[in-house]
Amino acid sequence: MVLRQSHLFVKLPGDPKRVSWHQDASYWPLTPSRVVSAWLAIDDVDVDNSAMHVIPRSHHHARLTFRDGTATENNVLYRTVDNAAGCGDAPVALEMRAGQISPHSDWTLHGSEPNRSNRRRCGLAMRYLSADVRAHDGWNANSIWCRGTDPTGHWANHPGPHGGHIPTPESPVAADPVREASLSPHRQQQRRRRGRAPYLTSAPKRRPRRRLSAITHGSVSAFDLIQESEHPR
Ligand code: NI
Repeated sequence: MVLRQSHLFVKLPGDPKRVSWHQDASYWPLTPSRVVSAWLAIDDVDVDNSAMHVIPRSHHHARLTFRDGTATENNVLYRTVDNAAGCGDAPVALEMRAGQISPHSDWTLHGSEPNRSNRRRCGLAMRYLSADVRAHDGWNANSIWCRGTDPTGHWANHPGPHGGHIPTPESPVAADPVREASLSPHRQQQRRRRGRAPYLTSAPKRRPRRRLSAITHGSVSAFDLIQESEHPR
């Protein structure tokens, strides 16, 4: 199983923009379409603060006809499926508490209305796919193998943070549990008594990051860590 990408979506209080009905698969150069998005609620999400809506069973249609969006739609995206209501059951709002996850297929019609509340709506969408999916336009270069391997070598596997510590600009080092465990019990105790932090490795060499921009299903904010070239607007 491959994690292709993840997107942090933020709709700030009062954000007037909506997201029209769309299928993620219609934007992504991946075939066959076997992406499941796990949408993790960072905030409590309900209808008032722009919960995502889905149309159950719409994924049975595979790709649906869409049109280019217009400026008057006040829409974050640029492709719209017009006849969404006829493509499945009645729309369902995915109301969730922070920490809950909702999965949806890349064929599932979904969208959201403006955030009419005074509360932020933030969610993290993680895009998982099976390793037999083929990517075009270099979309296989920034992935992570989450489970198992890719015997074909098609998908890149960028290792996760070492030791469970996620490097940040303020703390660009990772704890090294192997080195820590190699110490004698006496030495470990000595370090703990002195209040020393676990041994730290030097920061791994990282490739320069591509410019991050703020393209979301919602609005623009500092939390929108999205690679512009990789996600539908
Ligand atoms: Ni989407």
